[in-house]
Amino acid sequence: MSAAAQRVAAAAMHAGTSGPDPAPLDASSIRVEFPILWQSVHGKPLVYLDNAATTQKPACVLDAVDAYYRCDNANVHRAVHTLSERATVAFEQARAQVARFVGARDSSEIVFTRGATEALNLVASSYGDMVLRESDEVVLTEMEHHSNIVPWQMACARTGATLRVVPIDDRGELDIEAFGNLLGPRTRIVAVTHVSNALGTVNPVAELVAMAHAAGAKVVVDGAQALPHASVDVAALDCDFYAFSGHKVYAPMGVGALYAKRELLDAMPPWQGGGDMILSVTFEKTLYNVPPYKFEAGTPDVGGAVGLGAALAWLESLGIERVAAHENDLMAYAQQALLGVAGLRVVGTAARKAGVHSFMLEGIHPHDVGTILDHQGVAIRTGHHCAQPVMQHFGIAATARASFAVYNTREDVDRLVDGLHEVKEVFG
Ligand code: C6P
Repeated sequence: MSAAAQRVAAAAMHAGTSGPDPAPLDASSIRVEFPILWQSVHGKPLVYLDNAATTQKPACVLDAVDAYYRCDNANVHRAVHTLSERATVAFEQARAQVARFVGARDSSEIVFTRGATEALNLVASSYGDMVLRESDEVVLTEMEHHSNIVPWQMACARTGATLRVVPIDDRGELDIEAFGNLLGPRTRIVAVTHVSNALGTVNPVAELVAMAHAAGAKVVVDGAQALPHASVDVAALDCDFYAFSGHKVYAPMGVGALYAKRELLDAMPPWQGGGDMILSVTFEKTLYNVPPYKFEAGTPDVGGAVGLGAALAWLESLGIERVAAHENDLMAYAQQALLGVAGLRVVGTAARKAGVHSFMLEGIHPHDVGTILDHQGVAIRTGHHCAQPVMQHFGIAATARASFAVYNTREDVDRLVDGLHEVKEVFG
């Protein structure tokens, strides 16, 4: 049994009885658990700093998916044969793991989706179409990812409701007073990101939820960039919906989840029709299944869900508080180190940030920065990060973005900074 597997097994055995090891994380030993990071790119050891786009997968997640397909693969909830029963148990255990990880009261509050985008579209289509009328308003923020803008624009186009946008300031922080002023009797839905993927800003979600609830609105939180970096407790936040993607929390691509309060899922109509979301079908009438199945039409990504369960168990075995402490340290170290690069401006200087530093190098296009860094073996993302309104706020088309995960080290930050000096020399 690998060290990671032993840790996961121990964490599962002691769940609820003892916390994880309080010692700081040793990121270099965690890195060993990620086979993809053992390679060189352009002759240099790979430094992967594009974790906000997608994280790499530890061996225990790869093994869990591999074992599922080698031993248990079958369609779920459909057959009485042994493999189908095993696949169904694995799928539902993964759902229970997700529920536990985000602090849901019950597994039935977790709907598996393809990712955050599909989860947000589900809410906008099902809940949005159910409640929105012509005089209603949906409040968003200027720092949303397109996945938490476009579904609401589409819902407003269908229902005649209006979008209202909370501005950000030049540090990339939300204007809370403006948010309060936008809330009113017409506000039905507030859709807000927990952490901005373009700026790293951490929003005070519990405070925003309390304000929105006082105005009678429901709150949809885009947690895609929050879940990998800090402990999330949907019951404590009291949000109505929470969406996230598995591939940003060390799980495979193509799977994610929507948390929603059970009473909302009960009231909402299904958004896609097909297998598993029904109890019975005749040509005259279809009876729908109970939540969460009512929202899971068609064969789900069972292998992906198994991988997601394994990834969250792995994170739990590390201790999410220790993960957050390690990453906060790395963010602070990177911020200082980047300040030492002449002509570099950090875009997004909020007091509370997680996971991401976006920046510009004076006179050099971010794509050139990214290309030259790649030749140094350093992977970052450049572009608008699917957050064009953020770029418009700062009057730029793109940024370079370094984003961090639990396996990154101070040495990785040093390699990034060395690479940036190289970029400056090339453009000298
Ligand atoms: N952000 C990034 O590089 P999907 O594609 O469904 O897994 O996640 C969409 C999404 C939603 N909300 C936020 C805050 C996000 O950051 C993302 C994905 C990636 O920043 C790809 S654009």
